[in-house]
Amino acid sequence: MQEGMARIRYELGPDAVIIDRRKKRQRGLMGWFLPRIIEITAAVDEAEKKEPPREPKEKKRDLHPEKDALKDEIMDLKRLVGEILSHHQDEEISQEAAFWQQQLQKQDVFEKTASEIVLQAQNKVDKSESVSLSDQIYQEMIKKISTDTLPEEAKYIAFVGPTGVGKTTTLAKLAANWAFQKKKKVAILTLDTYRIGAVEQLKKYADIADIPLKTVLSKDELKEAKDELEGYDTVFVDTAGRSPESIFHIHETNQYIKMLPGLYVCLVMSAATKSSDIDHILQAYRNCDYESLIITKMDETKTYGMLLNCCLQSHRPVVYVTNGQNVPEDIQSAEAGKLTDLIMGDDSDD
Ligand SMILES: Nc1nc2c(ncn2[C@@H]2O[C@H](COP(=O)(O)OP(=O)(O)OP(=O)(O)O)[C@@H](O)[C@H]2O)c(=O)[nH]1
Ligand SMILES: [Mg+2]
Repeated sequence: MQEGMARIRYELGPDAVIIDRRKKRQRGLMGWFLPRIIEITAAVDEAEKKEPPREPKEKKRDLHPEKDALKDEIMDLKRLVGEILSHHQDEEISQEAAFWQQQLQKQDVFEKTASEIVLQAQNKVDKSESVSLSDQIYQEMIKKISTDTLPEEAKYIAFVGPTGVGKTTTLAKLAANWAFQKKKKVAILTLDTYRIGAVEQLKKYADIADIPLKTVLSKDELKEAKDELEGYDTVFVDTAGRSPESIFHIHETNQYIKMLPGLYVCLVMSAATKSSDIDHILQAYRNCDYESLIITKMDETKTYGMLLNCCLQSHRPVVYVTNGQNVPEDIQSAEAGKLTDLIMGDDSDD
């Protein structure tokens, strides 16, 4: 960062303004193994570069008038450069902090969280000048984004969440991956007989992956299904999507899933969810005791602050993110570093 700033000053002069800065991987396959580079975009206002005409200096009358005039000139210049540099440094710190505050808010990070992160980072940078503000912001943010993995010992993994967020598609991706990659004995159980076509949709995925599918319509059927599914390592449970307004229906879903032993619940939310709606959704599903979050449709947005907002508001980790409709490939384990990069505006990897 320091090297970059020195080059900007050298090439554009002290009035250069930083417009953007981002961390990037170096190009090519080797880029994955090399340290990241910092790209800084700076500009200078041509109008400002034109200096005002100098006041003609009063000439001294002594033996070496030109020499003395030159000395005066040099002293003036030294003073001016000192003033510009100290002024510029102060301005740069606040300008950079303001840039990041704005950048995080553009990513839909809550204003309070964004200023907390930027201020904490700024304080640490002020104490130790060896670290750049952007690196420190990265460190502050990565601490706040919690990630985890799904517990392999969970017998039933249920997916709950608002309508159309991708519960069934995500479940199909995970069931196939657990069956083929983890070599688990996997089954699917669906409680979603509410939406027309829901069972057919799931049956198609289950047939392709050759995974047994069980549908239940009542609590009695659920009791029977539990006995039938005794011999499976993991049973992925699909539920009907419910609007956060439908508290009664969410409660009903909850009553069903709570009958399952060794239950682990994931709340599925779309990355396109407005940050202002997050709290409402988290509250509506609170009684389902979800232990982690799955964020879907990452490919449908360029604004990723909701990931951070969700982690902070729910106090739950993100376990997976999904980025497309293809089953089973469009899913990734959540990695705090990658998610932080996205929020900081570095999407050069993905
Ligand atoms: N672009 C994109 N589309 C997705 C993703 N995941 C799911 N979808 C699509 O979103 C739509 C809804 O997906 P479903 O899996 O049926 O969603 P759901 O939450 O089960 O829906 P309900 O059961 O009706 O609540 C489908 O067209 C999916 O293909 C994703 O990661 N990216
Ligand atoms: Mg569904």
